[in-house]
Amino acid sequence: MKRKYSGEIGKNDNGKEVVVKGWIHEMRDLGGLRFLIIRDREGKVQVTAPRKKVTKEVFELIKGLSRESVVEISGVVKEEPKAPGGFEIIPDKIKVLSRASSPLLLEVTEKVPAELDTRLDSRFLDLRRPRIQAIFRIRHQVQKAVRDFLERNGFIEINTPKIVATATEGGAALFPISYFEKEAFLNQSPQLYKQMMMAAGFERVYEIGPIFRAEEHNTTRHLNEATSIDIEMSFANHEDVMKILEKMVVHVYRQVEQHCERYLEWLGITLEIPDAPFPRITYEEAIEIASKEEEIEWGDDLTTKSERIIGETIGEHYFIVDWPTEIKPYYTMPYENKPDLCKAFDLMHPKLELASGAQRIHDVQLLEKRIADQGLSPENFEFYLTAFRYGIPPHAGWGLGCERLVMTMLDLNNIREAVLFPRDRQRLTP
Ligand code: AMO
Repeated sequence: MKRKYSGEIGKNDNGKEVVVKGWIHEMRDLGGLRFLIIRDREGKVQVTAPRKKVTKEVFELIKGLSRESVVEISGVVKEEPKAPGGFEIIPDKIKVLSRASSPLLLEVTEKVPAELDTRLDSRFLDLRRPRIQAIFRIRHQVQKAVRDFLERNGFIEINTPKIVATATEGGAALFPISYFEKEAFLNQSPQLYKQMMMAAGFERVYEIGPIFRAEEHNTTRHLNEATSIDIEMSFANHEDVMKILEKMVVHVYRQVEQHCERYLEWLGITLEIPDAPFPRITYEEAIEIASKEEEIEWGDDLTTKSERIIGETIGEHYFIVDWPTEIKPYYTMPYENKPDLCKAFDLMHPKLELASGAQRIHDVQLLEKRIADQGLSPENFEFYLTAFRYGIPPHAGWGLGCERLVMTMLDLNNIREAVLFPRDRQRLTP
């Protein structure tokens, strides 16, 4: 007999024998009637054992079960309007596949709320909760939609090294590791490698992979290990890749709405699908808005507070463009006619930054100068600079934080909610 997921049991199964496998979510004993709620990854189903209708063996076995044990149950499906989903199973065989200890480290039912830290300590149990599982079923769909979209637009998926010799994003926030006799680091971004792939002639590449940032501060929007969705594209400028980005974000939202209806329901949310094109405001306009409520001037990076003020003013996804060259990374292309400004952009959700990107410098002399201007040593970048000396097309790209995309989409209040096993200043296990 084929195993059925609890969520799949319906009218066609009425009166038929099925097998379900899963965890004991709840148990109830009313004397002559014993109930189990079995939970599997697609939902829950009620198992009803009336003393008079099941064998003595089955009836007794139920009494000795513990919550969250893994069981395999076969029985006949019966329509029951009062049961969750409208059907119940009258068991004729129950096999205990794994017995769970009690008390549980964490309640899997939603009845007892727990602090995030407690939940993360017992994450495998926390992840059994349907609401939490829904987040990761949606995250899966997000990544799938990203891949579908980029593939359809001619992007080739690549994997670049995570053990590297240099910083990419300006030197700070690197994790050193020992690499035989040398010092090495965990990569902050695939930036240099995705650009080198433009020199390699791939024209359009993407990577979904880990980035490592030694952020010292514990915030609700930073992780020490995050997942970045990166693209790089040849014969393109910043505008070209902004268009790809906004279209992709809308596509991802649509795919989630279409394929994750039940998970959105488990979470109790309705998606608001953004409209593309997103508004573009210049850095100067952004500063002007922020300066109404805080002291900030041209040349400053945007603070969390200013992002909030601007986000409230705009009220939807938007781009900030035309940044001061001096506060963006060395690889960012300045405007030819006004080199103080550069072709960089940030994609913002009203609550926080989702992505940054730019057209890149492809002139090696200018690139060397910019590296030196930012106080870095061009010698450390020789492997990268070499790739610019033998023919490299003009190119542009961006990096989008996968967790931030999921977090803002599902209105989660802490980025850790969007990661299976988050890494932060305090947390290295589980
Ligand atoms: P940036 O450093 O802005 O740009 O990173 C791109 C995006 O990655 C996400 N992100 C993070 N998410 C969670 N925790 C962190 N500590 C963290 N750091 C970054 C954010 C951010 O917008 N090389 C460039 C991209 C490019 O130009 O192609 C870069 O890394 O969502």
